[in-house]
Amino acid sequence: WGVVGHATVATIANNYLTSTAKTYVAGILGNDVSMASIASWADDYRYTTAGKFSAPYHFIDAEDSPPTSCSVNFSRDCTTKGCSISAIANYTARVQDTSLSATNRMEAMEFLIHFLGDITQPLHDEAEEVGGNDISVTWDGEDTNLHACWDTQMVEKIAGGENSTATVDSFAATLIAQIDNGTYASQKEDWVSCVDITTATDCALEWAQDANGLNCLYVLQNDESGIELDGTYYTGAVPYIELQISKGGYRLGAWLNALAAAA
Ligand code: DCM
Ligand code: DCM
Ligand code: DCM
Ligand code: ZN
Ligand code: ZN
Repeated sequence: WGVVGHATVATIANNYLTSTAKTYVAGILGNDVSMASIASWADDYRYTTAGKFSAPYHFIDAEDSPPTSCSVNFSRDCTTKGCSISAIANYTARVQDTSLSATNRMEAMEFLIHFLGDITQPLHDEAEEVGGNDISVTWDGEDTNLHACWDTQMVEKIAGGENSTATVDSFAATLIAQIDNGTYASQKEDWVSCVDITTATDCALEWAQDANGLNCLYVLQNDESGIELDGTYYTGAVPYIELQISKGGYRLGAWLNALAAAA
């Protein structure tokens, strides 16, 4: 996801934190630092020399065959460079490791807040055309690619603007209402059926498989190459984007609650 998507995931998560978890997160990030404000730090860091090692952690390149067959296989798809699943396990361990420096634990927290978002973006769980980066499309007549539209253009159109606290807070509030008493009220328990911080690899694999399935169901269902996405493709994608961002936020809240309870 782009900046709006990650900030929305973080804002939703914050809404579901226990008071213990609020204290725990503030103790690691700093008292005046909101989760939303650091949710995209990992995307800036990966383009730096120091942070280049973390670029593969934003995705897992599932070598499946969409739209016919979708699957994620950890041993097949997570390379020696690492992937989102191994990164979530690594940073879940590191944030709990009190022998590490405060900076290392803060980075671990910032990575977790980011990667529990990215893993719900279907194209971050897909090898096909480099996660859709090599599928050229147009958005409102401008040349772009399928991946970028899922990360940014479609999310901003749903949220009603580019990144700002007002836009993110209002988008998050809409999704929180659906989680609490709307469309998602009956499914949210399923979203957190795996929130065991002692089996982070297994849980992250389930989350990756869940999002990867959408590539067969919608994201890569037809040949999207060369099409204008700001039309029927966008309209069909809206419910999936709202679902995935809601899921990422609700799960992140539960994951942080579990970390805080274990600390
Ligand atoms: N991005 C960034 N810094 C850059 C280049 C891009 O923060 N130098 C952002 C733009 C997109 C997001 O990264 O919103 C995409 O990240 P990913 O491709 O990891 O989802
Ligand atoms: N690092 C990491 N995960 C690990 C080990 C290290 O993300 N399991 C990161 C932390 C630092 C960088 O790699 O940003 C260098 O770590 P070190 O100084 O421990 O070699
Ligand atoms: N990406 C991905 N799968 C890949 C390579 C990249 O999901 N195999 C994501 C990471 C960024 C976006 O695509 O969100 C653009 O990546 P980059 O800036 O590395 O081209
Ligand atoms: Zn992306
Ligand atoms: Zn990312």
